[in-house]
Amino acid sequence: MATEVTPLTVKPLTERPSWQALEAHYKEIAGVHLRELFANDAGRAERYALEDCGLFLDYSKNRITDKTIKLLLQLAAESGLRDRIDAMFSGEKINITEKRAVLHTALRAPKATSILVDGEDVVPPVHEVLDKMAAFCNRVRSGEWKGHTGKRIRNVVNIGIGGSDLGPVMAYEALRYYSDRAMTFRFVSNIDGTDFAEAVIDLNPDETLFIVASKTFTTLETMTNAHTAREWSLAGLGGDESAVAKHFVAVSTNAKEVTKFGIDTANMFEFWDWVGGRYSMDSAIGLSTMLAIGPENFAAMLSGFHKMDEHFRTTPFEKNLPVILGLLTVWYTDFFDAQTVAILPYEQYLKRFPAYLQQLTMESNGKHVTLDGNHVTYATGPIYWGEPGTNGQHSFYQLIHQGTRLIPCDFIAFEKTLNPLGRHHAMLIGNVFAQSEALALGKTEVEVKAEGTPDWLVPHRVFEGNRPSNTILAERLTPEVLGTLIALYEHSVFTQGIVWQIDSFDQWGVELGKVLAQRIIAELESPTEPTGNHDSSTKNLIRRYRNDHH
Ligand code: G6Q
Repeated sequence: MATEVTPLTVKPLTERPSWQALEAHYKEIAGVHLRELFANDAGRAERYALEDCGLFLDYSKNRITDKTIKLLLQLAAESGLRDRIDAMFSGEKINITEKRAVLHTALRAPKATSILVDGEDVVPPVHEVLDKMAAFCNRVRSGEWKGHTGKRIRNVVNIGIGGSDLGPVMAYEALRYYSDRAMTFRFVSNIDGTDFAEAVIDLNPDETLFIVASKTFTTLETMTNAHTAREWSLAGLGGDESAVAKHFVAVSTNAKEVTKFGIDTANMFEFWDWVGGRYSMDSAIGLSTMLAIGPENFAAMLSGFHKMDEHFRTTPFEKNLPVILGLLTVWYTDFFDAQTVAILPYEQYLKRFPAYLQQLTMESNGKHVTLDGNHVTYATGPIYWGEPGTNGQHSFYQLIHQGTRLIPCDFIAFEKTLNPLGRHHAMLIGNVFAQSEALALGKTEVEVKAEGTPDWLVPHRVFEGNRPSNTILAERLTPEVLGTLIALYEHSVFTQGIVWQIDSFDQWGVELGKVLAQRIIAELESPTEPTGNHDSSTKNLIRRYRNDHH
């Protein structure tokens, strides 16, 4: 078995000289305040800023010095990051536990490129599918594609879960401004029947197209919802089975299962096992996105992804946006013991962006063994969470400012708004800049007292500051910028995973619950008393449900 695991060519993380130097350096930095760092260094903001691919990253409000950056870059080098980036881009099977290439970057590679997996160039099929998607989307959007009763399609329901849902939902919300407003888009993911029931409650089956999006086409939630959708659709269309061809399309790697479901493979949009679920929104999984915003905007989004891919692949690490972002996350996670990262978009259209990033980051780097199967002796993937600003300011920001935990924050904002309304945008941006400033500098006892605050209240009103944050700015939220922003995080996650020496591309942690659920579902529904071997708590819960249903 040992031969199946790629031997590590770099030293274990904690034995790397840079790691040990960072441990010592952390002790020097721990007591240094961002106030001092800014006061003593007029060039700080300029020095710790990067701009490329339409994104501006200000990382000066981090607890770093030149030495920190030097050591973190050394860590990246000692981790073999350069070599691993090349390995990913060239289609090496870096997802070692599933023995798969990791080639979401091929999904946005220009036609002229060539990337070989097992001797076959994957770029031509990528473009064939994109062309097929575009032709289909144009037919639906123009009204040429008719439903079973001759009506045009006005509603699109994407049925998928996890990677086959979060990207499409996020992208639809993020790019709603560019979407066809004459069409309605809904997303059904949960096995909870309420999700489906509410999604179709006001829809007319004559005008509704379902996209069954599932890489494997065997996922419990998606297949259950797809069958329910089929019944709903057929019931509304007079029960004629041939209606399925006009109202259902599939996105999958599994042609056999798609056919079994009754969807003609002519209506199937293919993708490949080298696309991980959480990295699949650029593949045919993005069909709902393309239906909403049109093929041209979808292509613009892909070009944004590709720009960041090229930046990541070719830019020296000290100027490399995802590398710097990823290394800063390692810095806080492993040396400051930060448990989480807050993603705070000051852009209403990005309201689902934190949820999307939760899967991207936590399913990728929530791992406790290294590539060679040893238990890690350091912290890996932090918890990502967040909400759009300014809403969060009126709820959980209290804890970020004055709580006992260190929460590095990523603020994301746009210089121009898509919906100019009076002074709204200046107020929005004023808030985001104020938050990062307040987090960094805080408010001292002297300052609080100087405002005439009574002594007893002073401690409550002091802000310690020294809370780190990044600010990511772009000019305007466009499809291209969205692509660039997502790729920024994809590659930041990759950078972290390489330093931690984990497999960022598998997800075994979701398996156990799935298997147990299948067993328990059978026990809940069984007419005879179940004899399954469970702990007493689970047994009681099963009994309780059965008492109500049998
Ligand atoms: C993502 C995961 C997971 C997956 C869903 C849906 O990286 O693998 O979220 O996307 O379980 O899987 P299917 O697309 O196969 O239905």
